[in-house]
Amino acid sequence: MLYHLLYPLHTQISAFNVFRYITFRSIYAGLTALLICFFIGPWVIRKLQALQIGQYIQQDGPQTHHDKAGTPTMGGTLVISSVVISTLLWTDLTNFYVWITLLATVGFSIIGFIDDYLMLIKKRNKGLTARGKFASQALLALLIGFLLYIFPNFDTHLTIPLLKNVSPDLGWGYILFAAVVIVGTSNAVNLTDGLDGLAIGPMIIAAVTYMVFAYVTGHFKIAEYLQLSFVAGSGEITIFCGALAGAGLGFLWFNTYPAQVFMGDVGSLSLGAALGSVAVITKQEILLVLVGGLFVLEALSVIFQVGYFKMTKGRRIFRMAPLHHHFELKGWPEPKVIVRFWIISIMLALISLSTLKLR
Ligand code: 57M
Repeated sequence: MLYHLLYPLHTQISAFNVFRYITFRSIYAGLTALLICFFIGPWVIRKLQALQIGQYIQQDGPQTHHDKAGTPTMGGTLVISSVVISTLLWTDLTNFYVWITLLATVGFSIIGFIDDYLMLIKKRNKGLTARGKFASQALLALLIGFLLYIFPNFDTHLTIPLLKNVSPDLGWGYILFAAVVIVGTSNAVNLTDGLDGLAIGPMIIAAVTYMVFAYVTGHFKIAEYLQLSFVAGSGEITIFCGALAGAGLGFLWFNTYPAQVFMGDVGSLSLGAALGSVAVITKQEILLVLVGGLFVLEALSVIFQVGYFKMTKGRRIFRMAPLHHHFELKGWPEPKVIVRFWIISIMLALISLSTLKLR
């Protein structure tokens, strides 16, 4: 909105020219989202407390989690509203990809909201049925894949990191592929969200990494120089990623150990879907396995643990899945697990960025 209101004034006052620049708008989108979180965060937390939207804690989890009972949840409403407001303020609203990311963010937050809400009504740690949750996620993700597929300029070729000459065309299969990326990321972030700041830290790191990818893939000359697929219009997604990173930092202010609020499914499902949709739009879908490597590790730990548990009728690979519980049960204090997992995320993000030069 600010872009549409203020940039046209550059013909009278040249200083308004600055609103044309993606870099400028990305930085301010981040700061705006951060400040929204700072200012309305305490009010949102008080409201969630007053409405008694407190977390129910599963009794079979690590002992240290029992003290967390009653911590307000659904703080994701704060992150998501900051991202949406800031994106609406700073992006070019005629850009199709901006609306796709907003659809993913808001759509998945509604699924998460219903899940959290049911959990609160039932007063137990279960909301929607697993099947109901998956079906609604899949339908929405397929819709996003379909909208991208019918968008005239969208390229259905896959970008394979390090292999510039291998780029298979998935055709309509891209709809399915995009849906798998979006639903997979949404659920992987949800599984990771089990310690204070554990999901939001790597989310901020991934958002900053994709700021770089969105910028370079949306810039014809840089994309050509780096031999990346050029995606006309994806530059505006840099601003969305800026808003994601800023809102993430703002939320971390309150979610850092010991957390004053949890994000709930309304936050985790939607942030994951937002990240998945960004990876699809920027044509860096496969690289997401590395950028969001921590989410992948957490999800794999669950898949292996559940698989092994069923195959061996009750034996386990990890003390408890997802992986963060394993380290907690080994005796690592919670902040140590969190910060070490952040460090791993930063390393993976740096390796991902290095692929820009490796092809
Ligand atoms: C939700 N939710 C957290 C909070 C957050 C298949 C199975 C592995 C699924 C998995 C599962 O249900 N995962 C998804 C995880 C919960 O956090 C809430 O949920 C929201 C995210 N959806 O925003 O509202 C708890 O996590 C802690 N927390 C923090 N700080 C935060 O900032 O400390 C969350 C955010 C909160 C709080 O304690 O209550 C969760 O962990 O429940 N299930 C599991 O993770 C379970 N694992 C399990 O059963 N493993 C088995 C295998 C065979 C499946 C095994 O390894 O033996 C464990 N989860 C818990 N207790 N809580 C089991 C024990």
